[in-house]
Amino acid sequence: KAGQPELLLVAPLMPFLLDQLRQHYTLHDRIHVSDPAAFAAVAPRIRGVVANGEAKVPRELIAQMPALEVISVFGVGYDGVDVPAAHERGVPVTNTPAVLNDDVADLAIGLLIAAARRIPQADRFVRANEWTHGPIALSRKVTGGRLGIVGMGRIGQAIAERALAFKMSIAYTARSPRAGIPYTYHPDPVALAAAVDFLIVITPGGAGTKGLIDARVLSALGPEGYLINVARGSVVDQDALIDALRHGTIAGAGLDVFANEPNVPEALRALPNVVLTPHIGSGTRQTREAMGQLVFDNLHAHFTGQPLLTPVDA
Ligand code: 8YV
Repeated sequence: KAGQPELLLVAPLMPFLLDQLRQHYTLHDRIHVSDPAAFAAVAPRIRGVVANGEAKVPRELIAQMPALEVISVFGVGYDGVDVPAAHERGVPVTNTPAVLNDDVADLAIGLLIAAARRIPQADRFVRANEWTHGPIALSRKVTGGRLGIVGMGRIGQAIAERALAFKMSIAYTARSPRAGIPYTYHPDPVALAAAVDFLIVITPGGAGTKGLIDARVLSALGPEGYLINVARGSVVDQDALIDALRHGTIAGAGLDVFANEPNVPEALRALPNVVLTPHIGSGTRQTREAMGQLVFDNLHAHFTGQPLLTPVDA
């Protein structure tokens, strides 16, 4: 409608969020990709961008929108957005923290148990009627195990709370020890991996953590160790991981995120000792609705002159 602020959507959004946005804004859905000429025509009028955890909002795209006022990310991770470029222009970026902590922590524990107890493999075993030929191989005990968490933010802490109920010992690594966190701190992922049975990765993506979990970390985790990644595919050296899983350098892995989503290499899909999920960490109806509401509420706050609910720090 005339007079409504115009928004560029750089990611597919849920129908419920689209419906809500349409009542207040004029939407241009991924037109920068599908129709660059049409985008060039509307770019000077774009006042807001809606992205998600995976979408790219690079400096060049920001530069094409001189009237841009706000970028709202559907997701807690905003590694696809060039935040410094936005902030240089005085454009705030918002994300959706906190509302997805429980879901991502639940999935991390779920993948850990699934990988160690080989639940998907056991399911395939029963479906193939292999049980009639004899029992399945034994698996790895979870309760009482040693857990290492890479990243001790809000989700890392939610994972730790759950692990305590499994009587696990908890250690973590982060850029520095976190005040008020009672778990054992290790200064780097190699030292952490060497000290634990299960390593859960839940650190932000982006340049600062690219390839943090490399061949050295995997070899420190060792042949009885399991890697769980619910962060970003970029944090793990995926080729080194495939190698480690193939050669028994580690025992197994549970992965919700990958280097080049939605493409998962055949070499990884063919491995018997991995549990693979398609980036569903926050993917419950309840949480995705809460995330969508927060995206909407941040935009609404901005365009009605209220303080943003969840701006990303400079
Ligand atoms: C995605 C996520 O945003 O919150 C994040 O950082 O990775 C996810 O919740 C989700 O895939 C949206 O498409």
